[in-house]
Amino acid sequence: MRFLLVLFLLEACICAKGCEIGWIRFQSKCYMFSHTVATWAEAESLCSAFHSVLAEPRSHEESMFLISHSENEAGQFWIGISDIIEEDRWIYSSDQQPTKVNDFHASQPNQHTSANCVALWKPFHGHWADEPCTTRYNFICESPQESSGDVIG
Ligand SMILES: [Ca+2]
Repeated sequence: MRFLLVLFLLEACICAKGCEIGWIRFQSKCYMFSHTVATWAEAESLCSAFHSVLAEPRSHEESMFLISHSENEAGQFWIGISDIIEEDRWIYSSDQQPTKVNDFHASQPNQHTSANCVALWKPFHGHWADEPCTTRYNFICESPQESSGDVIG
C-alpha cells in the first residue's frame, strides 16, 4: 500500500512538471495554438473548457514567444487582451488589469470602437492588431505549467 502511494506521488510529480499533449511549454506556462477558428468570445469559452484562458503575455519574453511561434503557424491568433469595457484601455481578461506589454504594430490600433480585441496579425509578423471581436480566427490558450488539484487517472 505504501509502495503504491509512493508510485502515485512520483507520477503526480512527473505529470505536474510538463504540459499536456498538444501544448507547448515556455517558462512557467503551457500554450495551445488552436487549429480551428472561433470568435474571440467563443475562443475564451473554448480555452475555459480546457481549464485555461486566452493567452495573456505579461512580459516581453512571453509576448515575443507568442509572436515568434505564431509566425510558424497558419492564421491569425486571438489573445486575451481587449478594450471592450473602455475604448483604448487595453486589459487582460482574467484580472482586468492594464496590459504590461504593448506589441501593437506601429500602425495599430486603428479601428477605434469597431475593433476591440487583439489578434497576432500575420502580415505584421505576429505583432498585434485590433480586430472586430466577432471575426473568426485561430486562438492561443494558456495554462499554468503546474496544474495542482487536477485528478490523475
Ligand atoms: Ca477599440
